Amino acid sequence: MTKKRPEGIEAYTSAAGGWGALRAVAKTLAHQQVMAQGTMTLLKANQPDGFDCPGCAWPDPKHTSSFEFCENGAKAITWESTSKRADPEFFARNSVADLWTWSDHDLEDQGRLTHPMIYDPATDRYVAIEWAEAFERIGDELRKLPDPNLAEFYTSGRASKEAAFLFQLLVRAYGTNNFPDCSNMCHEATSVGLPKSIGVGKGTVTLEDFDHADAIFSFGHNPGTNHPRMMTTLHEASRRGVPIIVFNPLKERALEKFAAPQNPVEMATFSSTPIASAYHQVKPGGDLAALKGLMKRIFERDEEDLAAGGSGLLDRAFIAAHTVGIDELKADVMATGWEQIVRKSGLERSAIESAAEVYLNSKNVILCYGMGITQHSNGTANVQQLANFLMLRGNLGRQGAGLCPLRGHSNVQGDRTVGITEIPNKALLDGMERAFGFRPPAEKGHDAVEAIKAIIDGRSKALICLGGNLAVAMSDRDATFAGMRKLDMAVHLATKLNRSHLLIAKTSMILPILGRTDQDIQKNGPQSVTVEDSMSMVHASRGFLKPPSDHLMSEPAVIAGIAKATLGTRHSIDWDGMIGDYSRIRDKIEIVFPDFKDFNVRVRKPGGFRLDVPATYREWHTESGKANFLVAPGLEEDERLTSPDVLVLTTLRSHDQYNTTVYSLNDRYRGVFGRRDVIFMNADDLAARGLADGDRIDVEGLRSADGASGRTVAGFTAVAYDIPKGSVAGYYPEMNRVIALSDHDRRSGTPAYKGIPVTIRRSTQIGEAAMP
Ligand SMILES: Nc1nc2c(c(=O)[nH]1)N[C@H]1C(S)=C(S)[C@@H](COP(=O)(O)OP(=O)(O)OC[C@H]3O[C@@H](n4cnc5c(=O)[nH]c(N)nc54)[C@H](O)[C@@H]3O)O[C@H]1N2
Ligand SMILES: Nc1nc2c(c(=O)[nH]1)N[C@H]1C(S)=C(S)[C@@H](COP(=O)(O)OP(=O)(O)OC[C@H]3O[C@@H](n4cnc5c(=O)[nH]c(N)nc54)[C@H](O)[C@@H]3O)O[C@H]1N2
Ligand SMILES: [Mo]
Repeated sequence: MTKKRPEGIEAYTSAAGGWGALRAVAKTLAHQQVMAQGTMTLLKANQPDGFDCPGCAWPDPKHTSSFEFCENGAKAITWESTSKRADPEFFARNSVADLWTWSDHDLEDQGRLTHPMIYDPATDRYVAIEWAEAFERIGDELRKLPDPNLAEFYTSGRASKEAAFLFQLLVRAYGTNNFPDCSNMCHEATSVGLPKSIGVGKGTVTLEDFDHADAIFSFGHNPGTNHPRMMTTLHEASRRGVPIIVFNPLKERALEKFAAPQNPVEMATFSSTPIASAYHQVKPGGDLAALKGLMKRIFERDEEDLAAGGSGLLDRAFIAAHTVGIDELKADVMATGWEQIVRKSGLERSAIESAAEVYLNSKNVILCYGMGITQHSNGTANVQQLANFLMLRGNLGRQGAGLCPLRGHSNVQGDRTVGITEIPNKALLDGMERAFGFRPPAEKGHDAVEAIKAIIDGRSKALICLGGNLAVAMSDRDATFAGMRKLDMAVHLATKLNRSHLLIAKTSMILPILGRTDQDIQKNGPQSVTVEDSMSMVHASRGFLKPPSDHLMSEPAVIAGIAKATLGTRHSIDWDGMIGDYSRIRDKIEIVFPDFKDFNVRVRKPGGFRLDVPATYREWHTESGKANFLVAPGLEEDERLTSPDVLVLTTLRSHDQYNTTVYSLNDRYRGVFGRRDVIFMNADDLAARGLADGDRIDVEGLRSADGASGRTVAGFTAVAYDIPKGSVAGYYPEMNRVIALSDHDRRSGTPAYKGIPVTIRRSTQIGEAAMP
């Protein structure tokens, strides 16, 4: 007799993709009421003359292929091109206090914003405001601040290069480097770690490299949900017989087996292709140990080979010509004991050894990784060990091999490339001076965590957000929310209403902007913008839908409006000229960043162009001039984790969400339907606490390094799940409440969203799980 499961929890036994994915798209189209326009819109996604899909940063086969089906891309597009509207009548009907009680899903599900809105304290409502007046108010507030460093300017990675470039121009001309950015919560460990290793903070592979790979290693990413077009690539590789070795605490269905909706045979026969050839359920935070184990085994096997008279198993020519530091790395790795490696990684020694064997047997290895690697207190060290691992056999800078970080937002990497950074280097400052005739400030500004801390402490007074939902994406939501409510001014450029907009400052505004899919017409006619994908390919994106209202402005135009009202005549920047024709923005980008030489010409070619990544041809822009093997000494133990009561919490995206945007309450592949208030637990951990599948529990974050305690979510439901003992998983953003702000990677500032020490007990809460 099978035991009854908690409500909404069912086993999902099919492959990922397939007919389930097609059904899900049909449902989304219907829910967003875009049936007629919808299918047409989908067909324009990622086409040479179309728009860049806002879903993810996975590259397109030359941007010239026929429609590539992607369930979650379809959701992202229809969510934006919805026919629903959050207009002034909607805001008149609902006070901010009322809206606060709505779920995140319901807030965004009101549809597209239609008018610039300002908060009216007398009625507790947002009311419409004219654009010109909005700009004046923002300019007044910013000029009023005694020091530009009292303002924070956040960028979320959907913004185009043109918008991001103008944003950094506005902010630097205003006088600060306070650039909190969604990348600070995402791949910052890559941006900080890889330049020290290989001289560039980006991936080194192209899509074509996958055709030449002999093995693919996958660490901590969930492509079936977050980079679904990557499944086409993995599916092909698997069918070619390429081993795919996965390190992930959860058995993600798409990494186990996948039915390609493009494959007529699989669709007709309900069959599928296995993806992972070996699946290693590493403990959350256990990757450093696993990587040291892999490298230890490689060194051991190399020594065995030499002893037997062979020429060794490392790429000694590459190591000699191109690297420094191998001896230090070897010493550290060999000094790390197997007992410790096994305990920390949660993997059997034999499993690590067999994965090392696949690596040794493969000429060309690609290594893919995501948030499971970066969002840890040792995220930067993790990234650098991945680079070490590849360098041992020269798997960098040649065909079929290299590093493939899966970027987040569709243009997050592109925003970085055009100057969104809190640490400007000399080249950037020189370039800005060349292009605009002024020297911007050089002092380091705030990253995302630092910005929030400054806001909480009252050191920052104003916040302007180019998209995103910063308060909800950040750690420690109670402290973050309280801080945001103390601001003098909060301004959000957004497509949809979200909870950050409801954290009311003395002056609060929501400025509605055109999305990716919307047509953008300026003085010189329809405009394209540009974006950069995970593999440094830059290409144009042009929306074609009639905008949801006549009152919307483009992101660049809103930024220019704020700039003119704020800066007055302080700088002679031709804002109107640049807005009239975005190619003039690109001309300026090219002056500041010489990599964009002939930008306007090159971006017109179908498929665009690739930015220079010197590591791909074995040029190393590091201080040593070589690729560096970097040591992360020992296997640090977070003291808080040594108590048997303590579990490690990792936070996940469901299949039906885009970051803080919750499309629906389902997470199909993990068998969760109609709810998100669940915590996945190992059966032994349940039993050790006298709990059973379906019991109600409270989760408490441990006292943080800086002493903050008392962060709890209450009334969640424990779900027995195949997850390593000692670890639990819950959904982002619900679980952000238990994450302390100070729990982040010390080197890159990336919050440790995937490695939070918690305790779990039977719930004392009565009634529904406490949300928001
Ligand atoms: N549909 C959709 N697409 C998206 C997004 C979205 O929310 N929805 N978000 C976009 C953004 S901004 C980003 S950054 C990417 C995120 O893409 P991913 O990096 O895939 O993001 P996560 O869902 O956070 O999941 C990471 C995976 O890491 C595993 N994991 C958790 N902890 C660990 C660990 O300690 N070690 C290892 N090895 N694995 C671990 C989890 O089980 C999960 O499978 O996707 C982008 N694309
Ligand atoms: N616990 C936990 N927390 C996490 C993570 C995690 O894995 N676990 N992941 C982190 C990561 S990787 C990231 S990237 C951050 C994401 O943090 P953010 O980027 O701040 O969050 P999003 O949810 O992507 O932002 C959604 C909002 O963007 C607005 N928007 C959508 N499209 C556009 C557009 O074209 N222009 C403008 N101006 N606005 C638009 C809409 O109003 C929408 O409500 O969250 C981080 N937080
Ligand atoms: Mo991200």
